[in-house]
Amino acid sequence: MSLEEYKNKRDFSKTREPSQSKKKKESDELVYVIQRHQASHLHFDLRLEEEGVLKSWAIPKTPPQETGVRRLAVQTEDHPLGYEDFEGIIPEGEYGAGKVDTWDKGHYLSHEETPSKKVIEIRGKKLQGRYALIKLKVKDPGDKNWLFFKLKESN
Ligand SMILES: [Mn+2]
Repeated sequence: MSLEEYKNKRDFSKTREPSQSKKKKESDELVYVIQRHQASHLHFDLRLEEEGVLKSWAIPKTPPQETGVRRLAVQTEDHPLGYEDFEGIIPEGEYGAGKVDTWDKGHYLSHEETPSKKVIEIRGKKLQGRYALIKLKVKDPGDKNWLFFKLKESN
């Protein structure tokens, strides 16, 4: 897991975003956050802690709170652990310029994990229950498009 792309995109003398992952206790639960990001286009950034970083997806529409709604989730660069606490304005001219605030936050459990599929249990305030992230083009490692949706409880 590398934050190279994250760091290359940002000038930390200009943005208040964190420049590296914070340390956390072994016993801590896995971080889940969705940040509302009013950049050139409003979107929602889903972030899930994995191996010391936050795996990240940009969701162009409101994340699904009920079953039956599938959202495109475009994978973006890994973000540092601790980014879940970032809120504020990314300055004009900087990458992702615009306002970031917390839309939902909590923890998650991993139930299933393959390179192209994750089944997780989200324990947030707005999102709760089992969710899936499915990569659309399994055989294309460069393709960033995933689907994000809530699973029926009986699954
Ligand atoms: Mn964003």
